[in-house]
Amino acid sequence: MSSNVEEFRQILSSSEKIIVLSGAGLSVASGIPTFRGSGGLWRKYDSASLATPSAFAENQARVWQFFHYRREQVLNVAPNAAHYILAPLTIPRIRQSISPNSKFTHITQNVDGLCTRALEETMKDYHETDVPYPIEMHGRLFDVVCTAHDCDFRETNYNSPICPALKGTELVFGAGGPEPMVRRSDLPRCPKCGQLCRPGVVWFGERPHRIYEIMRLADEADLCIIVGTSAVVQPASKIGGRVKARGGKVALFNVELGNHADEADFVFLGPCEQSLTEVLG
Ligand code: BJW
Ligand code: ZN
Repeated sequence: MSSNVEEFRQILSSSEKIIVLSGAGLSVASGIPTFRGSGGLWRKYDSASLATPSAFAENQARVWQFFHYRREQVLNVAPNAAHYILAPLTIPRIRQSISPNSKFTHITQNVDGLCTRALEETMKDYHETDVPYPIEMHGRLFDVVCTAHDCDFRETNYNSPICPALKGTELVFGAGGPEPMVRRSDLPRCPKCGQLCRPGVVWFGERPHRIYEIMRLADEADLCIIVGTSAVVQPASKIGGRVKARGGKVALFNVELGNHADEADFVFLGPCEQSLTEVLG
């Protein structure tokens, strides 16, 4: 296990297929809490009653209040240095100087959309239009999906609040006060068929987006850069191991060693908004 920047840069420059797997630690410097760290969402709230299909079936109003709270939080923040260091790597012309002739894919578990926001700003700066977007394997907080089986409605919606009935409930949720009563009929509805909508995120027990493509990318990668994830949630937690199993290298950027320590060839300990800048900037 090495923390040698020069050695890592050599591997980076000779790699042909590079993947980045990112998690909640990437957005910490933007002010978004993690799930399992100190101040993490799943330390304060019960994931089973907020992030599963059965939780939504049981209490749609509570789950929508939680996601409304999260949407409002993200609407008030911006991407940070870590997002802005990774974003240009997606642009082949920019990547050329540090990793010529490579294919690069950013796979994120984050639902905050900040990787995509940073990329879109970067594309504008460099006058680029045709760049592969990050794969948001756990969906997006700002996607809204109809729950009716025979309706395909899905949209990206940045409305604040997403519906009048949820206005102000984010303050109660954040402060841990008694749960406001919100009628099911007042929750976000499908404009096409009138049925209830749900947040477009991947809950426990659901299949992550583009998972077979992600596993293929892992099997082909010669370098996997893992940033700010505890690597406890499957199947994302298996990606580093798959890269390693085919002879690829794994580099970790995290404030602690965590679950990927055994498979890491490189470890850069510390806040990724600093370490990514030092190593890739
Ligand atoms: C820094 C930093 C700084 C801090 N710099 N680092 C038993 C029952 C039911 C299901 C299961 C079960 N056992 C296993 C399962 C499967 C389940 C699972 O893995 N559960 C385990 C938790 C037990 N997984 C699933 O159900 C998944 N689906 C699935 O497996 O489908 C089957 C299938 C697979 C393949 C093919 C076909 C079918 C779905 C998982 C969905 C996860 N959803 C969530 C919520 C999304 C909506 C929402 O936002 O509310 O996604 S859970 C939450 O965890 C969120 C995250 O994306 C995900 C990962 O968390 P992440 O990013 O790692 O965050 P943290 O907080 O854990 O870690 C933060 C890290 O940052 C830490 O390491 C810090 O040290 C670090 N850090 N500051 C760098 N400045
Ligand atoms: Zn519908």
